[in-house]
This record gives sequence, C-alpha cells and structure tokens, in this order.
Amino acid sequence: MKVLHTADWQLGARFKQFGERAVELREARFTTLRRALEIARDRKVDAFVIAGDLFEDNEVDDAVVKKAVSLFSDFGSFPTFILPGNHDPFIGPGSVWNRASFQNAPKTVRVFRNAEFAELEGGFILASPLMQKKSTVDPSLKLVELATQLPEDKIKVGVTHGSPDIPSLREDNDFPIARNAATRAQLDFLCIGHWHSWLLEDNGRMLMPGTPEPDAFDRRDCGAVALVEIVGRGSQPTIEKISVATMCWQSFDFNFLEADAARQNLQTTLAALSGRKNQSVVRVRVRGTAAREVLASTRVWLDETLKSFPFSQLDDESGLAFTPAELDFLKANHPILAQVFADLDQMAALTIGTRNDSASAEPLSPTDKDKLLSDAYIEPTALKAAHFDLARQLLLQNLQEAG
Ligand SMILES: [Mn+2]
Repeated sequence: MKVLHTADWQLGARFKQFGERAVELREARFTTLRRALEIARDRKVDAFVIAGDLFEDNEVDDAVVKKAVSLFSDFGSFPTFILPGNHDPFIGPGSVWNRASFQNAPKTVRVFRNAEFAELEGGFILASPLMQKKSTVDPSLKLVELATQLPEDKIKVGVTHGSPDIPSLREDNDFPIARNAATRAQLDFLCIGHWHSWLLEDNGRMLMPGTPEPDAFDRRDCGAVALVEIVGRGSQPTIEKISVATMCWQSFDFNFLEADAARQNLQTTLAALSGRKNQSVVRVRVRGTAAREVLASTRVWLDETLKSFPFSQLDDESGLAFTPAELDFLKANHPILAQVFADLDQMAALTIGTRNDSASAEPLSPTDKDKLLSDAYIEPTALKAAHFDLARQLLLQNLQEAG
C-alpha cells in the first residue's frame, strides 16, 4: 500500500503581517498542494491522506473552499482522504465540510466525519477525526477500537491529529497522542498532523510530516510531504520525504555590536537570494545600540536593501547608544560600573599595551589580570583591541536593556 501523507495545509491562512501581499502567500499554498497532488498521481499512490487542518478554520473565505475543491477535481486517479483537525473540526452544520461549495467536491474525495474506516485494495485506512478545538483525550484510542473490527492480516493505516505525548512539548488539552499509538492500535502506520515540523515516532510507524508550506520564520524541518510504502502486514514502512514548499522563510540578525561584519554578511546573504526574491520571505532583526546618525543611516540602507523583496519584515529593536557625556554621568553616579570600566581599560593596558588614561584608585594588578583570564580560559596573547571594544559595548548594551 502506497500513501502520500500530508497535514496542516491551513488553506486560507491570513498572514495579516504582510498586508495586501498576503494574498500571494495564500496562493503559494495552492501551488504547493498542486505539486503534492502531482507527486501522488505520478507515483501512483493508493491514497492521498490529509491528516488534519486542510483549512485554516471553519470560517475561511468561500473562494478558498471552491479553489481547493477545483484543485482536487483535477486529480481523479486516486482517492483523497481528509481528516478534520483542530483548526477545521467536524462540528456539524457550521463545519467547512458542510458548505455547499464543498458538496461539489469530486467523488474521489472523502471526509471522515466519524471514527470510521475505508477499504482500499491493499488494506484499510482507519480514521479518528477531531470534533472540537481542544481535548485532553487521546484521539488515537478510537483507532484501537476500530482496528479490532477488521481482519487481523490486512494492512492498516491510521489517521488522526494531535500532539505526540512529549511532556516538554505538549499542552494537556491539545489532543495528546501516545508515542506508541501506532503499535498500540496494531497499525502498520499512523499518519498524524498538528505540529509544523517533521517528527517520526513509534519506531518509524507514526509520522507527523509538518506543514508542506512554511508559515513562520522559526519553523525547522518543514516544507515536505511523506511518501509511505508498506509492502505487507507487519513489515517496516519505508518513508520518503519529498520537498514541496514554494516559499522559503528566512530570518537574519543585524547587531550593532559588530555592525561592519553584520552589514557585510547581510549584503552577501541577500545578494545570494536575488534570483529567488519572489519565493523568499525575509526578516531582518535589528538589535543593539548605536549613535543616532549610525542608526538612521543603517535604517535607510536596510529599507533600501529590503525594498526589492516583496515579502520582507524589519523587526527593529535597536536603540540609541549612550553619549560620552551620558556615560561620564553614569560612571560618576555608579561606582561599580566605573570600576568595571577602569578594570577593562587596565586589562587592555596589561595585555595589549593600550594607554590607560583612566587609572582608578585601585587599578587591576598583573596577578589579578592573570587569575581573571585563566579562570575564563582566555589566552592573553589571543586578545585584541576589538575584544575590549566588544566587551565595553556589551556591557553598555546590557545596561540599557536592563534599565
Ligand atoms: Mn492542528
């Protein structure tokens, strides 16, 4: 039995942060879905499985539903099984699945409206759809019951939606799924969905493929679908991970601590993306502090650089650095701070031989210097002036962030 396993399409996702251009990101999800359906057709699968959250919610625009239905209508050579997830639960009349626009879906499309099974030539698909947005009950328990009603010697593939029961990662009311849910229900394979990153559990018998189209900057390991093949009852499934994503979301950091290097890095990285601007969603996070004119000129440069990227975000949390007068005032009012700066100057004088004009009443002794460096596993000969500049900047930056 060969199944193309996908989940978490979230068609109709709003992407409000991108304003009018969000429509293009919504469109990208359909491009990716078409690609996945083409793979299913070309690889001659027995079933295309959507393990929850095909739609963003039950309130999506009707044009989104019509478009999905029309897409499925172009692929009639294999059955498509859709499981309602927590985003689009089967909640009766208000379900997206009950809309007139969805009733036009081709006969090859089947939505699981109950815990039920479908028979295929090679075996069975067993489904436990979600009927609500939150629950503390493991939805795969229903698959245990279903499996007992079916012939023992037939291949069984389960489908449900929820959170693998990994205490550090899941919420109590977010449909916990036992990590051995596939073997517990005597399934050959269990297709699940919910989280947006690829996760394989239960000795390769339970898979969360992640969202096929990335939807955030902090997603790792998404943008793929799974081609799962099971040659016989009880045999180990083979899983092929196939990339399908249309857009690539990338986040870059620009910190004023090392502004020249940051600028150069960003320039190089963005230049490398110049051939893929329409497929790139780019974010630059600006952090740190600098003088007013440096902040302003950097901002102009960043705006100019990002202008040619249709999907870009500038996340600017940078701030104004202390002026020398402000710094003198701070030192005068905070003896410990003044002492730390004096020690840094003295350390620089003792290691790299810079002139120390601000010798304090109790300057750092060469013995203190040796102890501090050896405690920190720092080799004195490896120190350069830039290290001291960085240390001073870091200290001030932390001070500003704290205060
Ligand atoms: Mn979900």
